[in-house]
Amino acid sequence: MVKAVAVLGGTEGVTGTVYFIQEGHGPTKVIANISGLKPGLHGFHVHALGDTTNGCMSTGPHFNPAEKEHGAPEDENRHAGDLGNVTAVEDGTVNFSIVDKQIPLSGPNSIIGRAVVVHADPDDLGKGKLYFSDIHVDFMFH
Ligand SMILES: [Cu+2]
Ligand SMILES: [Zn+2]
Repeated sequence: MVKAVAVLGGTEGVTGTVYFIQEGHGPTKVIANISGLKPGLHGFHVHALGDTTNGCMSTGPHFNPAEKEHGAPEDENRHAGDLGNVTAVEDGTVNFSIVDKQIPLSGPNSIIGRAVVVHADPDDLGKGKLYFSDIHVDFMFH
């Protein structure tokens, strides 16, 4: 079993942790506990680069080793890093989990060393305009 954690930091008082757990070559379970977000939907992605020195900007595009298009987690045609949205409830907290096959923790397409980004705005899952706000929060795996 491989486990990784991303500690969310950054701006706007948003904090949280995102755990990734993979058993053998099985799917990866993602468990996110976040607080300090505006209630509602927030785009949630793995970006290609673990460089968070310039916020979202330096983390590059969505992790996309198969060179596909942006989509929803359940779509066939999606970036590997497309994990959709997390929902913050009234008090600004998120308790989210997803199981996904495209974000392994080992091998050539490993997400270790990349960044997980929680966006200020919703991800429309590729059905219209995607916002890349620079108000957010992300962090490297370590
Ligand atoms: Cu993103
Ligand atoms: Zn994407």
